[in-house]
Amino acid sequence: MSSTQKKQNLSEVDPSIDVDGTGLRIGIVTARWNKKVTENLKSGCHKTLLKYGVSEDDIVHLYVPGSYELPQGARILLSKNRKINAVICIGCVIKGETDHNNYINSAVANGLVQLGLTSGTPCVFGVLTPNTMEQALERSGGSHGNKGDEAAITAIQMAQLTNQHGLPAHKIGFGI
Ligand code: DLZ
Repeated sequence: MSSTQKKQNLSEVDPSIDVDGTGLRIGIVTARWNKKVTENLKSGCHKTLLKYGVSEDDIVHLYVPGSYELPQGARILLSKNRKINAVICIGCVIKGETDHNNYINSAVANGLVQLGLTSGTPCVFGVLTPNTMEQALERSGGSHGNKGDEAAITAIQMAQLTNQHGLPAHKIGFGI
């Protein structure tokens, strides 16, 4: 990053954008790996949804073991609850000595894109992919804000867009 570029704070919202969660139903799937971080992300996400008008009763939670299971968790929520307007997937994959992080991150990103496109319901990538725990903490309520806040805002905006354009939810053959 050049010295003229400012790191974006993940909790900052562009004030020119209309963010209105009134009447929306949002699912949050949270991975238990690196729980200290994912609980901070989930909590920021939940609070931000409430702040922008989503009602407490319209936030549905589900836990999965690790980030790799996030797309499956999102699919479970969409299958069980057809009225969900967007699903936010929360995880934290920290780089280790092996390449596991690359495999997990690619699988999750691909899985969520596919699920979003095929189901017609936005599936938001709320996964931190840091090199260290320190970087993870900075981005889960620390000096760089909270990626959970960013994910909540994205979910609301994408659900609003989907509603405005009347995009029908597709059926993809297994009940979604
Ligand atoms: C196995 C594994 C490893 C090594 N690291 C992480 C991680 O940093 N973050 C995370 O969310 N999950 C990790 N996992 C677990 C996988 O996501 C998955 O749960 C297991 O491989 C079982 O499918």
